[in-house]
Amino acid sequence: MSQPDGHSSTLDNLLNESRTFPPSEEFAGKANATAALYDEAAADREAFWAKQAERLHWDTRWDTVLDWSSAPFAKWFDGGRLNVAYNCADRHVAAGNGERVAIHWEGEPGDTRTITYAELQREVSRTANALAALGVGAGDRVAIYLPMLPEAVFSMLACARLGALHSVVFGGFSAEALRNRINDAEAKVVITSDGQYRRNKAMPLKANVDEAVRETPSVEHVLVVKRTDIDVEWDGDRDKWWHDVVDPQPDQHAPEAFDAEHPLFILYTSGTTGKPKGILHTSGGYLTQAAYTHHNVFDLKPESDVFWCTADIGWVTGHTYIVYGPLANGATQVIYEGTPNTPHEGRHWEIVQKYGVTLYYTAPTTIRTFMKWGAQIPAEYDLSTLRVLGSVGEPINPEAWIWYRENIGGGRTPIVDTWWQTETGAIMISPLPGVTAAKPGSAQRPLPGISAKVVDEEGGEVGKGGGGLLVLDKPWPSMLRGIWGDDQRFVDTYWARFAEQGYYFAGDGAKYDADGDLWLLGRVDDVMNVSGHRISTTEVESALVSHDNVAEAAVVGASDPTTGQGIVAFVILRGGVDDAAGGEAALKELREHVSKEIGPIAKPRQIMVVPELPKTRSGKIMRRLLRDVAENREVGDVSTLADSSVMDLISQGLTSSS
Ligand code: 6R9
Repeated sequence: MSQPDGHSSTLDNLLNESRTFPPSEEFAGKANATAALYDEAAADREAFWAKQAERLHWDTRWDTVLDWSSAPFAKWFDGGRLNVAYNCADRHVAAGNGERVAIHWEGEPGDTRTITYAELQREVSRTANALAALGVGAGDRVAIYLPMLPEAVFSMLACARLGALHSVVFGGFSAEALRNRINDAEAKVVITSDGQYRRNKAMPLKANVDEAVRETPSVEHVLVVKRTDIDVEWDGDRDKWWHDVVDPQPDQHAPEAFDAEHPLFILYTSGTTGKPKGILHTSGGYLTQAAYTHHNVFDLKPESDVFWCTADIGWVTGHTYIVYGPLANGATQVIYEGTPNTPHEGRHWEIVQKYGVTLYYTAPTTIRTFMKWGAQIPAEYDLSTLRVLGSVGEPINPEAWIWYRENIGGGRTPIVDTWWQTETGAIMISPLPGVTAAKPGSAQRPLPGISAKVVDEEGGEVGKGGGGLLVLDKPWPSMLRGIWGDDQRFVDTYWARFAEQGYYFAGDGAKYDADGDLWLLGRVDDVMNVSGHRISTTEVESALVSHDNVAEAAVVGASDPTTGQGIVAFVILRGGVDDAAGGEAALKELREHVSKEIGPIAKPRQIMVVPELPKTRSGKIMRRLLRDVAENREVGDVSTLADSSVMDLISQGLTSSS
């Protein structure tokens, strides 16, 4: 067994989490997934994926399942033709399910809209007709900069229907970030709204577009949904109201079939350099894996389930598990416009109760926020309809996992900890509800049809109990097909590191436990090196939050003259804990606690008590900024923070307490 750096002690001491939660017989008896799926996929991978592709409606069947001859540029289902929007709306109507609710939309101020599959088909058709009238055709790019409105879904599917690529830009991004993305993709049309509701206030949105499009030569039109009725500036040639352009269109539109490899969308994600990468996804393989994973990982029963993915449509999770997966599967789902604490901290649970949500999918950062608010809040609502809970976006610490299962899942629901990336397009590593005996904190096994390995720096697989880098050693249907306009960067970023073996390098650290189950350890750029020992920031964070006084923690490696890096922790204390918890003695106890949990090597050099942590709008902690604080540097660029005042709060708190 080889170790990347020869130091296995930290890995051996990793999470001593040994609890397992096998599925109940009742759940297992009715589950979509069975253990046989793994065998079936192992016996013949391509035949397995061909069978999954049959979930979709194809106008022309494919000739080859996988063409990997120009690796790493894959072709899945080559020769096949389909229309993605037809698959997400029309075919459910054709199958007699037009009256089934596709979307229960819940606005932040409490307004609602119920959209059946028949209405979805009509709305998407109208939108497609309108975009076509604005000159959008196959291969064109459309930027979508909208809050969580039904029009965001209509717009995405209308693009898909026309063979145009959407580039959804999260509504919390700045005008400059929007402009860069519009220019990189050379979008022809931008779809936005006058404003958006945030914590009971109508905030401007179109104003950002106005600023962005001053320097975007490709943009011909801005299509504007009226949401808040706030004042907007208007350019009579360029700007069009949605209700003027879309509403009068005919509600029928004949969908055209496109090649399986026809591009579907671009979604920008941050890389290690400043320039975001435009991740490119295509049609047939992406939709196949979106539908397959949504069916099996969430155990979806489209006739009876109510699914709710709390992500924003601006992130890949919203693309795959709000738009494409659920709608391809004919599911009924909830889409909520606002924040979890508007107008009160029980809003999510109120919505679960109101719509009888059965499958709920959120991020660990949200779960830890709920923990901070307290278990008494969900306890006020009837959550008995819930039957599967999901987690995505970062490693979930066992404490949060257990809290989620106990307080949201009534101690009864399976939890699926789903590992995947913008680049992978759909879930890759996850337990299967009804099959897997779940381990809190572990994503466990690649799904049937998916292959992943943990390897050392040379690309050799590590053994059970070993840690290293996560790679995907076989192509998968929903894999990215490139970085928009930059094939070389695609090859360099993902395929160069293990070029010899032909592995995709995910950028995440991982380890196998003694059973061979996978534990994801966070980005490798978040891995610290203390006296030559490899320690994951996540691992130390997990140890910190397992202490009763700690609500949330972020850990960084700050440069240290003797040890290379020293561990610096930022912690938020739990509401209601004694002020003394932030005192010298209590902090010493916390350091000892980490030492006890992981080993003396992981003991933080310094712990700072802070009121908030700096997070991106997708909930990822910006360790770079905390590293600046830990190293007494001027704090760097805060423009991608969800709340840019957080860094001021942290710095003020530190000066006043020192
Ligand atoms: C879907 C999404 C991808 C990165 C990924 C990893 C982290 C996501 C995780 C997880 C541990 C999980 N990540 N899910 N880490 N356990 N279940 O989040 O896509 O925004 O591209 O982020 O998120 O580090 O590499 P994206």
